Amino acid sequence: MPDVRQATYDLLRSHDLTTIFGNPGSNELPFLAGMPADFRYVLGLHEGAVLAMADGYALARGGSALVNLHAAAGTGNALGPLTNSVYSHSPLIITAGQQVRSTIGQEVMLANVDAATLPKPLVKWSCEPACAQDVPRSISHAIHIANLPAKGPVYVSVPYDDWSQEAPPEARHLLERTTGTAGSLSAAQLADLAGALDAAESPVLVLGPEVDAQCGNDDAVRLADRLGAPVWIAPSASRCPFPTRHRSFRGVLPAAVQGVTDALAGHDLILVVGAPVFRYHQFVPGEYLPAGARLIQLTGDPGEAARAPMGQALVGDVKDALARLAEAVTAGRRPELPPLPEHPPAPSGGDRLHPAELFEVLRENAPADAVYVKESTATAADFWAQMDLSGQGSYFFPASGGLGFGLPAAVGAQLAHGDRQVIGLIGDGSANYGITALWTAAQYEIPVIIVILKNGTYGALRWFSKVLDAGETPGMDVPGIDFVQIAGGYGVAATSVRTRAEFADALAAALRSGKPAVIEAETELTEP
Ligand code: TPP
Repeated sequence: MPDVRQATYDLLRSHDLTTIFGNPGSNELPFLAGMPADFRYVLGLHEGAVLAMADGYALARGGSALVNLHAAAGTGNALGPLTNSVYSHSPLIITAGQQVRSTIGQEVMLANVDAATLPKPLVKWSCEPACAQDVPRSISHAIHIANLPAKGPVYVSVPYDDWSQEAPPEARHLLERTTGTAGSLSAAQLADLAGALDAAESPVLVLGPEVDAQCGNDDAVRLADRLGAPVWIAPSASRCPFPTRHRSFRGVLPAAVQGVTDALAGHDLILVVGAPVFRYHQFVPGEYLPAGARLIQLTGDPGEAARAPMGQALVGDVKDALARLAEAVTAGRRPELPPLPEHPPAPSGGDRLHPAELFEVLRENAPADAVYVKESTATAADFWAQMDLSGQGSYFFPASGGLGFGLPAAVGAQLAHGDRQVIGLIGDGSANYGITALWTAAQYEIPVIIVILKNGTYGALRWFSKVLDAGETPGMDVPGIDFVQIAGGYGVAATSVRTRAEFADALAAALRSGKPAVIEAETELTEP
């Protein structure tokens, strides 16, 4: 009869969860001691980086990732980055070691008191199995619930004396289990929606991260083409669901009530697909909708549907809805939109690179299918104006706005992508929250390229202090950080650049090297 540990490894293997992102402690050793040869353990030096690496890996591979944390302290360290996984709907299967079952109540060292409560309300589901024999079923439960809509992270705490107990014979059934949903638009819902789009004078599409997550990008293009409608990305974009050089593309909606309404003025039907309505950020009160506009939201997340302050919502499979709508609407009712103008010329920086120049160099020199993981917050406008993103899974940004995602997520995404170059675009403030992931990139030879945009300040906060009319506040600048030395200390080759030519050379060398690389770019301060 297999023990609980073996039954669990068999279960994980059956779900293709053979990479464990972790940082171990005494409570986790009995599980890890039995790790089979076909599993790999990816060590991160801080649990925030561990979690974000796993998130990047899960996002890039379009599936789950397995995380193993050290009890309460390790879980606590991971909670900041976990906020992003909630909003990116990453099905992270987080396990944590626990003290010996009979001693938890005594609060012995490293007991995770009330373990299942600790990661709430961030995780979608959380448990400490009631007995050792229920560990495999609980982990199976966690994997299935994490992957059912709306997807999200889950947490299981396992006392370490459980692993060597005998597994119940019925655990074998878990290896065969599958779960799924069958929710698509009914024929009547489809006809209503297509009818509304056909009847609209000026429909507009607003697309969110779920479209990219569901690989519905091409379906969205077909729908936009047949409607002759403009397309915006929903506010606070964490992914890129639509090709940015397509004639319909209008940009990312501003993350403010009145900003959205102004941008969508003149449209009588707003179809939001795969996004919350809306992820506002800066509070600028105003009208929620342009005069005369009706909003319809299609989402796979009942929570997103329920909490929207306006509009009608339908919950279902957004890729399927886009594909069927593209067939159902009448093509050619509106004139074809004109092609987009050329990219705006990138202003050239003085004695530092202008971020727009840096992005222009990337557009011209990086592989067309590169994956960008961005956490450089003050450069959003230049990024969207300069880049040419066309493929699925080309762009990731922290979905809750929590810094500490970008650098480790880029490492995790590169681990998932043998075939695509991952480029992290990370601010010099943001880089510090997950910097230890450089060590993992070096040790596991993960050939990610990290570009650190060094403007010496928390640029987005400088802009925000103007929005909030806050005046001068303390804690805004981050001078005196040498990322070349830091990267070198973790074993990653690094170089510092100030000009366009130097950046282009450093990028070419990094692309050639096939090794992890850091490029510290001295950049001008810009506004998002
Ligand atoms: N701490 C966390 C975990 N998340 C946050 N979003 C913040 C603090 C607040 N914050 C938002 S943007 C920002 C900070 C500190 C500045 C980021 O600066 P940098 O990475 O240098 O990028 P820049 O804005 O200069 O492009």
